[in-house]
Amino acid sequence: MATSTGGELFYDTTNFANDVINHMYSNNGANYYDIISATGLKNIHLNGKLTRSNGIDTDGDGLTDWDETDTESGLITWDQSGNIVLPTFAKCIETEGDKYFYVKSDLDGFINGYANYLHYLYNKRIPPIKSDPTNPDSDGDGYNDNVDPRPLISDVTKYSLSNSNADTDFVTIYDHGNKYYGGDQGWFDNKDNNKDYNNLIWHGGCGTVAACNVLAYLELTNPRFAGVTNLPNIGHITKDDYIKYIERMANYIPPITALPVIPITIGGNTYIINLPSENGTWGVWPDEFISGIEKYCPKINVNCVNINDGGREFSYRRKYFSKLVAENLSHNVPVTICTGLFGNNTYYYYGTNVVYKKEVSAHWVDITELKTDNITGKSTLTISTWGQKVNLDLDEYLMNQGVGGGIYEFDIT
Ligand SMILES: [Ca+2]
Ligand SMILES: [Ca+2]
Ligand SMILES: [Ca+2]
Repeated sequence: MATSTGGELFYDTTNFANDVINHMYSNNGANYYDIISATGLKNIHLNGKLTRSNGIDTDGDGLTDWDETDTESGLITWDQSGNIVLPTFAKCIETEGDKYFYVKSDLDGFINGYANYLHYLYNKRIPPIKSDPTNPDSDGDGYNDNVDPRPLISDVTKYSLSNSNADTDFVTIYDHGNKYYGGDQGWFDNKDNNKDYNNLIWHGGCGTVAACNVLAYLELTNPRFAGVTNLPNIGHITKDDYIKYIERMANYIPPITALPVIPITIGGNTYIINLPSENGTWGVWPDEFISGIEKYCPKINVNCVNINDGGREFSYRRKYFSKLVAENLSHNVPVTICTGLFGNNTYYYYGTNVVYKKEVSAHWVDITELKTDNITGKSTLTISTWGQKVNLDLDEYLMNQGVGGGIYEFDIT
């Protein structure tokens, strides 16, 4: 980030002393300043001298350079001729040190190695800023400084599986120019003349596919799971090979057959469930999801996590779930969730508000990313389902989880 913003970070201690000296002696041209940005010490060039009245907005974000300067803390003073006097770096740190939390640790590291140069840095005069006048989005969180309540602190946090880049995103499956994001039970539509077995996977194999994706992801990213899927080429997975793999796994994690009409009792009420007769499946049962994976791969313990322990309130469940997902994704392990019967989830095309599928219930998917926006208060899950990368709102999932919905984490330690 330092490179992309033209800044210089304190933790780059190999050249820090030189950097400071360069800043001291090479940036004395007109309108050059050093600032403490969201990434560290950075040299900036404004389109005009920093004054209260020139109205210059170097980065064009609607805030003048002066608006982006911290004039409230009293750090800036004026001399007798009315010229502004910038505070020293030391004074800024002394006054606002807590705010610059990212500086503190880097500075401590620097002090140990380059103490002799410290006075150059401390005596340097810098404009105290509220946001970077040369970057419309100072902290890179997607909110421009003119609307960002904390322009120097990122308001969006993201936890992702670590192979999430353009080419090998999650489990990429190739088919004649098409790319899929994990497997798709829909590939079994009418396959092999609609044999019963394939029909079951088509209608009820989402749990089987979700398990396949988790194992394939582990093989892709963790040497301990080399060969676990038996896919012939894990580096370039084809749809044909993945279909065979799903069929193999369906022996361990089978969608179960069901009568077309079935009564179930929930909370004293009896419901008659009518399945379209051609479906004939209840999908993958939670117990079989767990035991099937553990039997196929004894290195994995599958935990069904109860986030509703003792009827906890929503905010607790939300926090618990977020923490669990963040921890697993940080360890580069997907989390599988199931929306139960009578669940009702809406999926959106990745990164948009465009509906991909509505009223989803009785469905298993894998979580690959959790994004939390502290400004809107929204948390968004990225999931793999039907071979697609789509989004699901966290609150909506938790509120419409349905009967028998659940969260499954994979303990691989
Ligand atoms: Ca500006
Ligand atoms: Ca921002
Ligand atoms: Ca921010």
